Order: sequence, then structure tokens, then C-alpha cells
Amino acid sequence: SSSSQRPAAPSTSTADDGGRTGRDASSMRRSFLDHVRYSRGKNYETSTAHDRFMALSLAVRDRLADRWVRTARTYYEKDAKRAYYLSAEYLLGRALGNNLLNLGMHDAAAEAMREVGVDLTNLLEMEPDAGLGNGGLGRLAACFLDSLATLGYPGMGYGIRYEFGIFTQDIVDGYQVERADEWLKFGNPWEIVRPEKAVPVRFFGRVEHHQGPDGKPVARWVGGKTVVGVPYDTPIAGYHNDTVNTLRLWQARASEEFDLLLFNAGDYERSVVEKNDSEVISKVLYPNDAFQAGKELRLKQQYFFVACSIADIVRRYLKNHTDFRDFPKKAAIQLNDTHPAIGVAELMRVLVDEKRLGWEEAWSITQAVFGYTNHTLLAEAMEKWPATLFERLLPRHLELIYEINQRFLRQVQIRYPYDQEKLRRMSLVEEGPEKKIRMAHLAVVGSHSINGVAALHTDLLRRDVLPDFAAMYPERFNNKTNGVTPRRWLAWCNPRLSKLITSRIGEGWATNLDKLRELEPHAEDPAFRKAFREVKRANKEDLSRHIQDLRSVRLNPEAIFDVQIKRLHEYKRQLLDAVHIVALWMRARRDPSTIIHPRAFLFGAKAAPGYHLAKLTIRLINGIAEVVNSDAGTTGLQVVFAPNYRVSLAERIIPAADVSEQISTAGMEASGTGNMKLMLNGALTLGTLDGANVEIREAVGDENFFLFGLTADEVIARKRAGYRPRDEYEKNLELREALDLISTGFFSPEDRGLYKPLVDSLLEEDRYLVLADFASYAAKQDEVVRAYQDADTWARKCIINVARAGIFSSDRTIKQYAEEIWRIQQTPVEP
Ligand code: T68
Repeated sequence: SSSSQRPAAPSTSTADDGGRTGRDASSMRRSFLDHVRYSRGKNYETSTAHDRFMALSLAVRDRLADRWVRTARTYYEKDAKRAYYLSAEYLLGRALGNNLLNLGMHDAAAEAMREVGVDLTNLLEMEPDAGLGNGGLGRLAACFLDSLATLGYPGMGYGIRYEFGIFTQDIVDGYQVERADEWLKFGNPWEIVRPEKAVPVRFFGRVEHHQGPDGKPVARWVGGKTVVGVPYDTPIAGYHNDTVNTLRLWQARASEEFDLLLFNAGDYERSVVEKNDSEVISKVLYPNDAFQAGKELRLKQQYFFVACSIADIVRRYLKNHTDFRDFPKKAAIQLNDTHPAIGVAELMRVLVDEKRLGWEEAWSITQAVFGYTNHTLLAEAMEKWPATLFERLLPRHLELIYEINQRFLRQVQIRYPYDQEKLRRMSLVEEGPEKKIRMAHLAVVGSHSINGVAALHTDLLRRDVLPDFAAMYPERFNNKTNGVTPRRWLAWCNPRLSKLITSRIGEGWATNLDKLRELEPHAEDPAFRKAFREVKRANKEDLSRHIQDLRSVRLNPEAIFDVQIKRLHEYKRQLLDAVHIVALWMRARRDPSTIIHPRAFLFGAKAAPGYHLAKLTIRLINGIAEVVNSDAGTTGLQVVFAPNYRVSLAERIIPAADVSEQISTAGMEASGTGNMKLMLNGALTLGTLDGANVEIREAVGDENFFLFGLTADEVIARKRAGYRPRDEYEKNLELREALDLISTGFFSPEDRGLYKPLVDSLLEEDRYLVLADFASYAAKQDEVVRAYQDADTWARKCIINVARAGIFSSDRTIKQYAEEIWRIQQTPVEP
């Protein structure tokens, strides 16, 4: 590569830009107008809103550029150990507002725009969300990037530059309809393509085994097809510091072989078709969030981005090192779930086949470098790939996995002689009618650290999912409770609350969230409680106006805003929420004296396009909304399904929420992170003892949390004892009437049997114990409304929630990863 021969560094360490990148309003205005003219090629008068969005973004990117260069140089010169986050998903959302916030230039930009007659808020709305993820896992990756940069850690993200991210959701006649997410259609002002750093990746082909000059066996992976990964870099700015880290996303391009084929015109048509085959690899994000579809293209995506990233990491290491024994001193690689777990075999291939290291040495380097984060306990989400598919696509990797497995099982045998069952359970290869490679087992044996994402989740991982591994390698297992960035999820999305907080405790909380504790005494100040209520009320009015634009429903800002916003899945139990709303509505219709306060139920959720019960649940919620909203005047109840839930919509909903629905079946939600964002914005949790809810409740105290439902152990016991959902239906009149009303087609008059599959799933199996928890949930909902009547006590509870949200900052999480897994040092960039 050309980058090893560098030109002499310029004499100054910072760009001499003649004041081009000043952060005051007047240089912003000049820079903006220059970009309208010179980057967009327009007169200001003829520029469109989109031109202006692009111009302002480019002006902001200019202000990141110099820090970006200095950050890279700082890490290089200090030869800092870096953390590499490998993730198939990054749910970044919009960048412009966040970059303005982190650069401390929001007010200057607003002023500059005002001077040219542009409203900054409207301009920010032009930006499409970068939706390169499904849900929590992808958003966690985005929060981690923000924290790494803010804390000044040498960290870098690697992933895929999907041309189409998570689909756009329309609601048509109550149904979810998916549309392609054309987020790049009008150009992406943030990314910079680096074709000089492209990486070739092989697929298919065969393995040749030779004897090397030293007499040792040598494997060569030959033939097959080559695809090229082209990196696109996005700057990740720290908050109020000089660090700008990099997110490097790979796009698949056909290799030049194809262009040659085209030229020679041997088989023009075929070579064009095959060119396409290469380029589809980075076309689209798979929209399943808790289910492994097992598609060949998905495995190609995984290997594609992992091979590019590892080649890039190794290339960077070899710029200033020669001996691979020091590699783990300079690189830590974190696997975000098993999606990049093929990296274990790939690094072994690079070290053994290409760099000619001995097996043992390569293996100890590999284990020292990798860490693995598990995000799910659900069996249907566990990645297993047919060995036949592996053999065709990645023949050398399959050999390496078999070798890893053989050596590993020998260790198991030594530790536990004569235990065939244990060997079968722990093997990387699942035997059966179809041999399968268990990616979680590969990630576990190839890593020095295996972590869950909340205390309960890690306990269950040790106890129920990987017990044999936890017994054999107890020191590798650890917990890293998730967190969220307080910059986007408070400072940015809730300026009113942010201002109020700062007025009482001063600045500093955005980078030291534990400081929110200082709010606690203010919970006793009536003036502060009043101000808090006014903030919440104003946020609710804003949201109400936005929802009216979207759905033509005017939410009553007096109402209790009860929100459930997350991917749609049976285990998250949107159905529990929906059935309860039906019960409440029937109760209100029958006896209006039971209505003690208006309530607005807000849902936001995308369903995987092939997940029929999930899609039907969306239809049901919309059916219920239509009926309930039609007589909201008498019942005080309103229901809204907000279409196309995504990061930018979350930023509007969360500040306006009163009640945070975290109602998954205990033991099923690994952590949850929306629960943390809602708490941080002063919503009270109505939740089960699941995921991080457990830790939220410990932090705020039982009196500031609405707990209901079976515990994880009780869930297991109920199922063991032979759970019969029909018994619950029989013994609870409100539940029975609500389910019957749904069954009879009341919410689908045009197709009375529409919801039969949903009701049947509850009455016949109810895997997620919706009916078992219904009574407990309904009782707790009643308690919520009663509690809301005492506005002062309610506000006090909200303030305590905000004050104790400090531990749920992703800064805390990232410090733990950095100190306990990656062993990297904060390496701030000099101003
Ligand atoms: C989520 N997982 C967990 N998976 O469900 C959530 N899966 O409890 C946790 O808070 C969050 O991870 C962060 O740890 C996911 O979001 C996926 O999106 C996913 C995507 C593809 C395949 C499987």
C-alpha cells in the first residue's frame, strides 16, 4: 500500500487554514455560503433546503477534519493500543445536530443560519437517519463510539456500509408496509471514501496442502472469487474535546478480474451478472433482530466485513511493528455478538497461513486479542451455520474451525474424562441430520473475555446458556451492564430538562453523569418540582403536535403518556400492553367512574418483515387505536401507533414520556437500553425483573419503580409445571372479556377472524406468559394512575430517577470495557 511511504509531515501540527474553520457564527456563515457555491454549485437564491443541509454539514465536517487528522497522528505517534469494535450494525441516527453539540457550536450555527434566513431546526430535519442497525445492539454500538471519543480512547468501529439500512415503515390500513431505506440517495456529507485502502476478499475456491521449505505443512486457499472492500470513513467527534475517532464501513465492489472479463468480452453477460453478485454483499441490512434466518448472503456479509477489518488492523500494526507476539499489546478486538465471530478463524488464517506463525503461538495471540459480547439468550437467535455452506464459501475456515475444535475438545477430555455428553454439548460442531457450526462456541473458545450486557443476563448466560464453558473458564466470564450516551439522550434530545438540570447543579453532568446525584436534594424543593413538571408538559405538547402531523390524532397533553418503543417481538410483549388497553377501555365504557385520569398509550415498533405474528400485532394496535380514539372524549383513553420508529423519532418521544413500558417476560430481554434513556428523561418504569430493569430498580428504590410479574426463575418453574394459559383466561374476567372482544373481530370489522392467530397463540401456548402476568400488570397499571394523581410525589419520583441514572451512562460501560477487557489507555488529543 502507498501509505507506508509518507511525505514529510508539514511543519505545523495544526492546519494553517487562514481562519477558514473558525467556530463562531460569522466564519460559519462564510463557510456555509462557500459550500453552497463551491460544493453544491448553486447561487444561494436557487439553493434548495437539501443544498443548505449539505452545505452546513460540510462546513461542520471541515471543523472536524483537522482534529480527525491530529487524532490519528496522536495514536500513531504514541503507538497507543487500540480497541476495534466489530459490529454488523451501527444505528447512528442523524449526525448534524449531534456534531454541532459535541463541537460546542450549536448556538453559533443557529445564529449563522438565522443571519441567512434559515431555521436551523428545520434544516436538521432534512437529514435522513443513518439506520444501519435493527435495534438495541446497533444503537449500543453507536453509543459506544460516542463514549470512546468523548473519553479520549483510541477506539475504532468497523462495519458494513449498507446501501439500504433498516426499512422505512409505512402504516397502510393499519398494516406495516416496508419500503427500501434510500438513505444515500441525496449523498452523505459525512463519509470519506478511501479507495487506496481497499482490501481484496476471497470466497469459495479450494485449499491446497503442501509441505513448506521447513518441512512443516502449509495450507493455501486458492481459486474462488475475489470481492473488494472499499472503506468509507465517518468521523466520530468526542464531546467538547479534540478527539475525532473513525467509524470505517466497508462497501463491496467487484474486483478488477471482472473488469478484465468484461473487456475481453469472453462472456460479457455472465461477467456483468457476477459483478452484481459481488456488489450485492453490502446492499441491504437483514431486518431480523432476534432470529437467525441462515441466508448465504448474510454469512457472506459477515465474512466480508470481518476479513476487510482484520486485514486493515494487521496492516496498521505492521506499519510500525514486525513481531506478532506484541500484537495483543496493540490491538483488542471486540465481537458485537456472534455476527463477526468468523474473525477468530480469519485471524488464525492470517497468522498461520499468511504470516507463517506456529499454531500455538497464533492461537494464544488470537485468544488474547478477542473479546465476545453476547446479547441474547433466545435459542432462535443463536447463530449456527451449516457445515456444507461453510465448506463451499470458506473452505479454509472450516478446516481451521475443525482444528480449533479438535484441540479444544482434547482439553475438555483432559478436564472431564469419560464425559461424552459434555463433549457433544461443548463441541463447535452440532451433529445431527445437518452438521452445523455453533458460532457462539467459536467466539467463546477464541476469546479471553465473554460478557453479558446486564447483571441478570450474565448470570443466566453462565447458568443456563453456556454452563459448561462457565465451569471450564470461569475467569473469562464477566458482566458489562449496558449504558447510553447522555449527550444524544439528554443534552441533545431534551434541551429543556438539560437547561433545568444545569441551572441547579451546573455544567459537567454530560461527561460525568454521576453528578446528576446532586439533583436529589432538589427533589424536595417545590419550585424545582414545578419547573420539572413544566418541562415535561412542554415536551408533551411538542410531541403531541408532532404526532398530530403524523397521525392526525391530537394527544391530550394532560394525559399520562405511557410509551412502549422498541422492536416488535413476542417476548417484549406489546400484546400484554394492547390487551390491557382493551380491558381498560371496556371498563371505562361500562363504568365511567373508573376513569380517574386521561391516558395516552404510544407505541413505536418495526416488525421483521417475515414475522407474521409481530406484524399482526401492529395491525391489532392500530385496530384498537381506531376504536379507542373514536370515543376518547368519554373514556379519556387514546392510543397511537407512531409509524417508522427510529432514532430521530425516539429523540422526540423519550423526553415526553411519563411511563416507560419495560414488560418483557423475565429472563428474555438481555438488557434493554430504551429503559435507561426513558429513566434519564424522567419517566417512571413499569417493568418486570428483566435485563437492566433489575439494576434500574436497585438504583431508584422499589418506591420509585412499578414492578410486576413473574421472576425469571418463576417463569422457568411455571413452564416446568406445565403452564396452561387457558386457566388464566378462565379465572380472570377482565382478561377473558378483552380477549373475546379481540377474537370476535370487534377491532377488525372487515375481517372478523383476522386476529385469531394472535389469540390462539395466547390461549394455546403463550410461550411468553402474557396471560400469566396479566393480572399483576393490570393491578400495577392501576397503581400507576393512582400515583399520578399526586403530582408532587410523582415529580419527586421522576427527579430521583433522573438523579440516579448516572450509572447507565455508556461512559461508565466503556471505561469498564477499556480497563477490564481491552486494557487500553485514555490518549487525549492536544488542543
Ligand atoms: C439487543 N439485541 C437485546 N439484537 O435484545 C437488548 N440480533 O436486550 C440489549 O439491550 C441490546 O441488544 C444491547 O445489548 C439486539 O438488538 C439485534 O438487533 C440482532 C440483530 C441481528 C441478529 C440478531
